[in-house]
Amino acid sequence: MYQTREDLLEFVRPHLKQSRFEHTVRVTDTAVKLAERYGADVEKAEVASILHDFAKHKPKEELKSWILREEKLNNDLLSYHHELWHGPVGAFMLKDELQIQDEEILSAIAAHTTGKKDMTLLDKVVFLADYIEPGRNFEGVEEVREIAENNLNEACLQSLVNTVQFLTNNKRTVYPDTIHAYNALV
Ligand code: DGI
Ligand code: FE
Ligand code: FE
Repeated sequence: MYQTREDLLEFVRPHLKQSRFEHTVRVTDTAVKLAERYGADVEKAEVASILHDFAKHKPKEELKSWILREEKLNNDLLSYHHELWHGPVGAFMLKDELQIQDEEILSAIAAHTTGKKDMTLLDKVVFLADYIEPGRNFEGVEEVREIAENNLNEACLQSLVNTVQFLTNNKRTVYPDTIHAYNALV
């Protein structure tokens, strides 16, 4: 159904710095384990994870023009930190460039940074894998890794609590979808 893991990794490699590529491999391995543990589609988890940071290093202006041009992309993104743009824009870029049409995969890529209301099993797997991959050292990540051993929803919730705490402690804006994700899980 999909290209192989190796083909997809070679596709993204030139778009990523070496450290980001290594992060991508760790997210993928983590997501595959979570998918197996929680009964998500393992192949889709693998594809979405390999591609999740595809747009991470695209110029801000290029991401911005996609948001302005693509009507399905919420323009309110432009009022929030540009760090949040690579997920939703990346999903649309991949739809064009790789002919990825699977809405579940595109949704998991789009929501991987902020989360969203009513996340699917696959959305949660990719979101959590990005947060707990073994290279991460956020404050509180070890607790989330432990919770992730047996409760996917609790682990997503704790990662959202940590992120919202981090953002508010630093008086940074919190994108509404992150609050919606938190509310849906609490
Ligand atoms: O792309 P990565 O570095 O792998 O990680 P990411 O896609 O989660 O994005 C990086 C950061 O974005 C994340 O650590 C915190 C920051 N961020 C800024 N504003 C928000 C936010 N994260 C969430 N969930 N919500 C926000 O409003
Ligand atoms: Fe990301
Ligand atoms: Fe990532």
